Amino acid sequence: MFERVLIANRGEIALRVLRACKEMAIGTVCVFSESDRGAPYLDMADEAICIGPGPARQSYLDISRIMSAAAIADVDAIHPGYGFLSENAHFAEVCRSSGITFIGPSPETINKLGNKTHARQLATEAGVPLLPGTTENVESEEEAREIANQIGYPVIIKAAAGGGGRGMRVAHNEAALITGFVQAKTEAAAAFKDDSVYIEKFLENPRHVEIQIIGDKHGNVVFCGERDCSMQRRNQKLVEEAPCPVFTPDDRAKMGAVAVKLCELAGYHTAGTCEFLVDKDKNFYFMEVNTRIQVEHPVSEMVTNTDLIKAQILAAAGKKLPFTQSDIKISGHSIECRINAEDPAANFRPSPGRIEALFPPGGPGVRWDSHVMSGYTVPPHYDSMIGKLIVHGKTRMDAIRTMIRALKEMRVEGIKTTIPLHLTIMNNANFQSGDVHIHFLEKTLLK
Ligand code: MV4
Repeated sequence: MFERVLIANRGEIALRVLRACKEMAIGTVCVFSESDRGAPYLDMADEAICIGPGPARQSYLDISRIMSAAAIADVDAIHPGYGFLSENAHFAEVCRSSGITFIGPSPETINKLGNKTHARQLATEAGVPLLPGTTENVESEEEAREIANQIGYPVIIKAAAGGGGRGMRVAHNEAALITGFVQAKTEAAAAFKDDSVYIEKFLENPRHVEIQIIGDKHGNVVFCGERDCSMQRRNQKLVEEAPCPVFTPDDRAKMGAVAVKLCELAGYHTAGTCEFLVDKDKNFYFMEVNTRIQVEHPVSEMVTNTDLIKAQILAAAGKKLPFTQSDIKISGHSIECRINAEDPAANFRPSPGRIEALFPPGGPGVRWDSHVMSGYTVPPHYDSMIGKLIVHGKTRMDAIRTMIRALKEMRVEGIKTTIPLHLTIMNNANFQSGDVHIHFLEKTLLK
């Protein structure tokens, strides 16, 4: 097992990885920026090393600074968390050439799955259902027109190097297709230095459902159920839950089987997520693979009674997974609310600053994954998430009731948070009946 792991991240996920390492008796090294100096979780690490100024480009995204810290602290492995360098193939490559284990996929796998047309080709080979569209880049307006006529409008133009919604354009007719094609290419070139785009049939009001995958270096790939992440705004998830409220065990088995097949074909040996869109009739279509541990992993942990971070570390160290597929049973229901330092009443304006008082919720079925406390100042440079409120109940309605109780119990003074919006969502009749889709929040609840 690793002697010492460097955590190349901050905040909630840095603390989540710290906790796993401590329970595994692994030494811990945190890195921090000047704006995170003094953060409470840094005291819990065996060592904490400053890697630069607040802006992430000069600290959490600076590979040379992180590798210097790794060399000074003499670590065996680096956990990248989510965001920052977690899906950066070059970083994984630098780790490998430095003799440090990157706790994640190989650079080759990150590259292969990170490119959406490559991922679509692999999915085709694995027999994973895809929306009608191209598995090659679309090179010209003329070609785009032919493909759109073939598959029928509406279509969506997506950046091959993209993800998370950037470089996408929906087209309901030929005129929109031509302008969208040019716009998507321009946006993709600016955002990803790669202007490749492909075209797919556009689904109007789908759900977003994703499969949690965990593999090891012995060829085992296990799925830990699905998560429904339909409650989102501008590609930022706000509420996630497991299982998907409309899924039967048969739906789960079908989606899980194709996700496992895809990851087996990719030689996947760590934590990852296969994203799907699901239509009204519960047909599902592969979107992309996220080659990292995700923010919402706790809801899967709660319903499968697993520790995905520990499993990820064990797998990276060359150990076998501590469970097999037959050990994974879905038990009860779990919901996560992302508590962000934002004002939902003011167009989600960021609300950094000092938390004057904090009373975190607790009691049966409540988990609070957070790095903040009374007196902590939320820095302005990073993601606004200050914690994840996760509940577990016997049934979905039990979980909703526990979430409402916990949201009301919680006190955060000094900054604005998304708590009031979460109460609105939890009390919403459509949410309670599971009748939602990816545009529900923006089209209905925030209107
Ligand atoms: C789609 C789609 C509808 N039809 N593809 C957005 C992020 C990227 N991962 C894929 N996205 C979408 N792809 C087809 N063919 C709708 C979206 C989409 C979306 C998907 C999941 C969660 C939130 C979303 C918000 C807007 C659009």
